[in-house]
Amino acid sequence: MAKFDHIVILTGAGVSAESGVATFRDAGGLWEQHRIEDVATPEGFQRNPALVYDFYNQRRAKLGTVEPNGAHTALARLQAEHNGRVTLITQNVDNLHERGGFSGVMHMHGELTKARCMACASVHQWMDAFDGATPCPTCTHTALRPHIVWFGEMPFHMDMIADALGDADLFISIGTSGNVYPAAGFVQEVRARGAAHTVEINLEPSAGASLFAECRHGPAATLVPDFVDEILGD
Ligand code: BV8
Repeated sequence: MAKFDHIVILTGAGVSAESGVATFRDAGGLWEQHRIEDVATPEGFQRNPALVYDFYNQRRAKLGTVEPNGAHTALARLQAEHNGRVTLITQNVDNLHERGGFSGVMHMHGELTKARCMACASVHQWMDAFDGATPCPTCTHTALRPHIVWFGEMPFHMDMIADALGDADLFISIGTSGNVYPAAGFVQEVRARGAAHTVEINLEPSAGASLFAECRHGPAATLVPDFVDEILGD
C-alpha cells in the first residue's frame, strides 16, 4: 500500500455498533425510538427539556456498560505506529475512541460525557445524570445542557477540520450513512483540495459511496484492523 503521511479519519455511529451502542438510522436505531426534532434540536430542548435530559442521561448511563471494539483499538494502534500524522474526527458522542486508546479525538458533534452551562459557558466532564435543577459547578446557575451539537447548531472544530481535510493524503470514512452535513461533505472537500486517496469502510454502501475511490463493505471491527495492518505494512 502506498506510503501516506497525513491520514484523516471520519467515524460515525457504525464504528461503535459492534460495541452495542445504538446507531441512528439502522433498524431499531435511535431515530426509530425518538423524533430528531424532539431530542436533537434546540427547539426540542426548549419545548420539553425533561425529555432531552432523559434521552442523554440514558445514553450516558449506557456508556458504562459497553466496551471499545476492534475498530476503536485498531485506530489507536494506527496512531501509535504510523510514521506520520493521524487525525481522527468523529460524529459520535460516545467515549469509545478514547477508551480504545486514541488521544486527541475531535468530537465535531460534542460529547455525551460533558455538560455545558448556558449561563457561564463553562464545560464540565460529567459521567452521571443531570437536568434543569443541577447547579453549574462554576457559577451555580441551574442552566446545564448536554455538550452536544444539535441539528441547526454549528459543529465544533470546523477550522481545524478544514485544515486537516486540505492536508490529507488518505481520507477514510468509517461507519457513517453519509446523511448528515457538514460531515457527509468532507470527502468532496478532500477530493477538491488534492490527490488524496479516499476509502469508505461501512456495513453497506453509504449515501456518498460513489464519491470514494475505494469502498470496503462489512463490519468495522473486522475490516478496520485488516486495513490498519495493510497501511502499517504488517
Ligand atoms: C449545521 C448529535 C450549519 C446528537 C448529531 C436540510 C434541511 C435541514 C437541515 C439540513 C439540511 N441539509 C443539511 C442540513 C443541516 C443538518 C443536516 O445535515 N441534516 C440532515 C438530517 C439532512 N446538519 C446540521 O444541522 C449540522 N449543523 O449544518 O450547521 C453549519 C454547516 C457547516 C458549517 C457550519 C455550520 C449539525 C448536525 C449534527 C447533529 N447532531 N449528533 C446526538 O448524537 O444525539 S447528528 C447524528 O447523526 C450523530 O452525530 C451521528 O453520528 C450522525 C450521523 O449519523 P451516522 O453516524 O452516519 O449514523 P447512522 O445511524 O446514520 O449510520 C450508521 C452507519 O453505520 C450506517 O451506514 C450503517 O450501515 C453503518 N453500520 C452499522 N453497523 C456497522 C456499520 N458500519 C460498519 N460496521 C458495523 N458493524
